[in-house]
Amino acid sequence: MHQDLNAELFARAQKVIPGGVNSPVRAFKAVGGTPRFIRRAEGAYFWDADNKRYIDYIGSWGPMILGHGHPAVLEAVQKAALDGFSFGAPTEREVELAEQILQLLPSMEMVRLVSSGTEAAMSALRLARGATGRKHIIKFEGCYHGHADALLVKAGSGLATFGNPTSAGVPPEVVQHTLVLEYNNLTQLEEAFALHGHDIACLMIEAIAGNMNFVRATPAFAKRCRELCTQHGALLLFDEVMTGFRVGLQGAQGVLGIKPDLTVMGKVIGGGMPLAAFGGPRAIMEQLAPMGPVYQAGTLSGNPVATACGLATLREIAKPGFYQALGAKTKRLVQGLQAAADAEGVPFCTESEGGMFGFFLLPELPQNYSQVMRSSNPRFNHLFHGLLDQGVYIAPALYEAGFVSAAHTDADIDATIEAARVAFKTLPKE
Ligand code: KE4
Repeated sequence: MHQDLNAELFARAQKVIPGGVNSPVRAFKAVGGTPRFIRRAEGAYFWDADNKRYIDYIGSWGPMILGHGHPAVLEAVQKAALDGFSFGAPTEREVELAEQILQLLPSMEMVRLVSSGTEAAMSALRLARGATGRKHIIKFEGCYHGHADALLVKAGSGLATFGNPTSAGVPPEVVQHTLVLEYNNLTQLEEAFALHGHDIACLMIEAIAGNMNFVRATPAFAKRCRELCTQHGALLLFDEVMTGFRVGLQGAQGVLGIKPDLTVMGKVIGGGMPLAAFGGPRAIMEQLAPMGPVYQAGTLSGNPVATACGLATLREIAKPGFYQALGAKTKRLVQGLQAAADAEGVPFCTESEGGMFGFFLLPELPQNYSQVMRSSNPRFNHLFHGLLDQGVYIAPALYEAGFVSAAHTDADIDATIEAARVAFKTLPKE
């Protein structure tokens, strides 16, 4: 039975690590069953503890855009490791990576490297508050920006009210300045700025949201976020940890043609190693220590092995035609899934941009979190396990997006579509 070693490892892990995992979504709590303990990965695949192969549509939740073990990336990491793992001192490679990021993202004049998306979002938030001298922030239900206290917050009772903590250990005082609005809700957006505009430090958004599966900000909504921030002197902060270099070379800001004031990045820029970043105009970024009064620091920030991995990754994705090929592959997948669902009479809709995709067991694309949550868990869970049993590994939660890499072949995509067709056949009725 292929689950024996995974089950054994899971039982062992749960004795020493809370929930047996180092990040909650990995525990399969939403979908049930035994998490697969991955032994190794290569290209579009990884193998579990029992050596069962899966086509990987997680890609480490976004970073593995080239596929696992790309030769040029592997060589860069091996070479960097021989020169040292960490110095706690500046290196040329951090400068090179910063220059490369700034060259690719014209909305930024300076960038600070950190070790995780949470750290980047938390630091960018502190910078926005420090640079504006204001305390209120706006975020949207269904958007996730890592687990900094001020961002673990759900909508309050009424429209445009301040949030309540979503996690134990976060005192209400810490989220009392966080306004949580409904994604794509122009009325709430206008109201929030009318009421609090003078005291809003920043509006933080996933302009293509990948933490409620895949929901786009409408162009009108995104444009209005930009206009209202400008009008009220608030900073527009795009959280591109997931979309950065994933939906296109210029991320969601490139797709939407909107210039944010601050951008948070992660995942792809580290190529799978712990590396994230936040950046923006010089005048704002120079408020950061050691130049300015906003403190931010990190022992492993700009780590020499991680920056080698990130640079080698960016070099490959910046090559002409990379995103055209990746986008076409992703479209082939979602169009095939849609056709398979239609053939089986399953209510289904899909979305994709670049190498990121989503799907819903719903008749039409949701525009916000509450519409996403109309999806049926049991039906999703049946589809998840149906695919997993056939060697296709998608996100173990219906509110997560999916990722295609340059290593996925048409044969992999076709095998995935066939596995979905089989799973659709036995999907429990609504
Ligand atoms: P990390 O701290 O996990 O590196 O990044 C936090 C973060 C910030 N912003 C966005 C838009 C993100 O998607 C994330 C992290 N994404 C999740 C996937 N939904 C990571 C997977 C996990 O939590 O294990």
